[in-house]
Amino acid sequence: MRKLLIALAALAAVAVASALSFGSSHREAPRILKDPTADNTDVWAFTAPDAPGSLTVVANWIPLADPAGGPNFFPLDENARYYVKIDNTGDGYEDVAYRWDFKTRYNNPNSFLYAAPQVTSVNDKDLNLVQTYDLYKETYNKHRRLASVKRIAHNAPVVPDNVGPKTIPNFAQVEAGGVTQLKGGGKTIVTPADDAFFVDLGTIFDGINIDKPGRPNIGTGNQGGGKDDVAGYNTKSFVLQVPEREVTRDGKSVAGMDAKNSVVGVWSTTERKHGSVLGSRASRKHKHGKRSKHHGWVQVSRLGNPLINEVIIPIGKKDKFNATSPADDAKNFGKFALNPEPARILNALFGLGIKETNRTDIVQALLTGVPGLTQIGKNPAAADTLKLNLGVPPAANPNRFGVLAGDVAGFPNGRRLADDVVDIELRVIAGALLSPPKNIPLGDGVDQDDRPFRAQFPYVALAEDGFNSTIKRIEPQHAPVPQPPTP
Ligand SMILES: [Ca+2]
Ligand SMILES: [Ca+2]
Ligand SMILES: [Ca+2]
Repeated sequence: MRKLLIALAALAAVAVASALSFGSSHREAPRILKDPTADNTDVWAFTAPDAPGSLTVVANWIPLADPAGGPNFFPLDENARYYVKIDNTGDGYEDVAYRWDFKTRYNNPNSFLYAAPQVTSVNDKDLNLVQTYDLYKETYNKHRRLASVKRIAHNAPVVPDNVGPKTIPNFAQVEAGGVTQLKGGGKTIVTPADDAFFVDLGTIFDGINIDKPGRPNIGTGNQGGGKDDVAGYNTKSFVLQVPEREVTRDGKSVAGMDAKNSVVGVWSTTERKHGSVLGSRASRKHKHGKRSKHHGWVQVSRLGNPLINEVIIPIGKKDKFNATSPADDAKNFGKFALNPEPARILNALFGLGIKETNRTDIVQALLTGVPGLTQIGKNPAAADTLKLNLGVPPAANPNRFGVLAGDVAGFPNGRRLADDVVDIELRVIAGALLSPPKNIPLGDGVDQDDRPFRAQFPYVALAEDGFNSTIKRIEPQHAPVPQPPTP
């Protein structure tokens, strides 16, 4: 009997480990984990305190980029299309889409170096690998057909990877040269940046090892003491800031949080050319996925709310999730949100008595939107888009728990960089939004990013450099776990 119990506990631990094996969406599905250049890892959408009247989106691609990963570092793929999409009608289908198309060239194909000392600007001739992009704004009509395509940036420079101080003595100065103004207003940048996501992965991978000496209760009690396993890694951040009128349903600015045009749903996708998709079945997936409006392009990755494709969608459906549209989420995946597996797993592990079925509270918070705050229109689709009410002013004192703490300017009303979405979603799954609420202080013990975010565009923390990479030298924030003596 004891053996059986141990076996069951081990099974449950494995189950929760795989269910919670996130990044927010880093390497989350079988197919996309083999294609990191197309893998979108996180999306944030918020009203920046220094840019009222604008939508600000941060969308990251390329997970766990080691700053020292030369000589080629982490270029984006000229054979992929990178999108930020916006639904302003509530059907889960894009009305506006921003598309980055990249070009790559080498200034000196005879050198192995990514760049020669010294690079002092984003257009410096000492850069060997040079990437540029065109940014397009697409609009769609009510029949979901492409209505217009406008090029709003041309040959804009991608900020180079942060090789080290000998090659790039002043990375911030080089990065600043990558800020590109857009036709129609607003600006964008594509830059390496510290990964803004923060999470204790090691504990979760180790079968939710929350009772380690020196690390008590980090799983259920959120007493701090977690270690940020994404710390030290970079990613590619696409930051976009556009006037509200560019994305609202009526093409006007938002007068207030109750205005009919106030809420937009945001997500990111990657498309690859039909036939170039990794995994031979990928092209066939297309037939039950969203049919690309651009002949020959297939969606291979998508991301709206954090952790949906990690903890809500089961492994057998993750590739399908990446290939389909938010408009079809209710039909394809609704039951997984209504009866979330993490609730069952947390109950099995900790006996928390969490409600396991008919979780309309989760569907509302993340998919249909909170009425009066993040619901789009009267009868919205249950769609995994990150819904932001542009009429809510930025909080004077932001709380990392966002709406759960009464700070309605934070997740799940959009998502700010500092919002602790791991803790928030664990607590929502536990029942924080049920009535009456079930408040269990779940958390991973990591409360903030390892590097400071910036108050101005592009907001994300500056990229780590390869020479000073801290990945192998991070001081643990907790006492080391004693190892059993080797016999
Ligand atoms: Ca729409
Ligand atoms: Ca970080
Ligand atoms: Ca946390």
